[in-house]
Amino acid sequence: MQGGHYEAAHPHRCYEKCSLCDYWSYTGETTTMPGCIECSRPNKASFIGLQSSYEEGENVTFNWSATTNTTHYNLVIERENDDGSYRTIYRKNYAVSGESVSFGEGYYRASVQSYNSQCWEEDGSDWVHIISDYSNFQVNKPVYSPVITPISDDIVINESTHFIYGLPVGVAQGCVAVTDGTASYEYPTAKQAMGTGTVVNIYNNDNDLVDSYTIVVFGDVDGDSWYDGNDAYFVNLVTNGMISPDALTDAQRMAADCNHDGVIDTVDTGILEQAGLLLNDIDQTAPIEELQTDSVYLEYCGLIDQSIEPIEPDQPTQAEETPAAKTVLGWLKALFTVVLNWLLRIF
Ligand SMILES: [Ca+2]
Ligand SMILES: [Ca+2]
Repeated sequence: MQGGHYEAAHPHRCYEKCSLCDYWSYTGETTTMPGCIECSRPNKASFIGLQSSYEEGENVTFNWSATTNTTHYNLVIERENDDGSYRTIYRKNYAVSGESVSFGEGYYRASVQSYNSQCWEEDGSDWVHIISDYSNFQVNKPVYSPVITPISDDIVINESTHFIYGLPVGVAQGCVAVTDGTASYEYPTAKQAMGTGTVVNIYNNDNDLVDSYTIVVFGDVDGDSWYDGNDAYFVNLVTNGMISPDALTDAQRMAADCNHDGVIDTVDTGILEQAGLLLNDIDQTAPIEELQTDSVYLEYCGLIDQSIEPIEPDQPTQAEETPAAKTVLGWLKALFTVVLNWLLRIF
């Protein structure tokens, strides 16, 4: 039946039965054809070691297994369009296994065509060939680690303790610049000031949180970025034993030791009360350029050195208590801790 069909379609060709499969075929123009078209057709190739994802610009290597009846291979790579269709963006005829290509961000599929150029397809449109199954892969933009730098020489970012200090007191608007990422600030108070306890979150370009730092402004315990009598009040609670130092965060305890002698005590309270008096004469809304020429602001800043590495102060020593006093004091401390936390959230 096939013989009659082929003779009708291709009267100028000679036909014979395939010696391998008994299928009728034409002999074609070459003499090396082993049999009929299907017996001359290569096997499907398949890619070896192709990954499912690569980074932009990375070399993607296309290896494939050798196939029978094959004179050469063509490598075709298509990119997915927004509507889900594909367009060919790379084609290499007579490609060899091991071709390397790099791509931009996107979704791709690759196929390899195995050709037998010694015989033609039945309709004469092409050499006998077979196309491999598609192998899909995606190419992503590389995600770099964000690099953070302080926005001024006075600001120190400690990469081991993850504390940031040395900010201009009361007026800082930010503290870090980020390349290959972004920073956001979580403020400890509703004032949204760059005070003690402000958390600096660092995100990469994929918006994944990759790092967090905590700001310490020495003297500023309540986190409003200024140090004054309000902070003295909280330090007093600790030095008087009314609240446990544990009621403060690590950053708050470091901030409370404003003379950096490793102890939270009345010396610190005294400095803060003195600072509070000076602060009354400082325009807290003035821009930093103006404040830096204000002698009172400079005197205020001179009270507490912001350039010193934060250290965890010793726990203040507390007086011996009688059992009865312990119960009452314990209850009062608990109450103060609750009130303190409530105050810190409000202010
Ligand atoms: Ca404060
Ligand atoms: Ca101290």
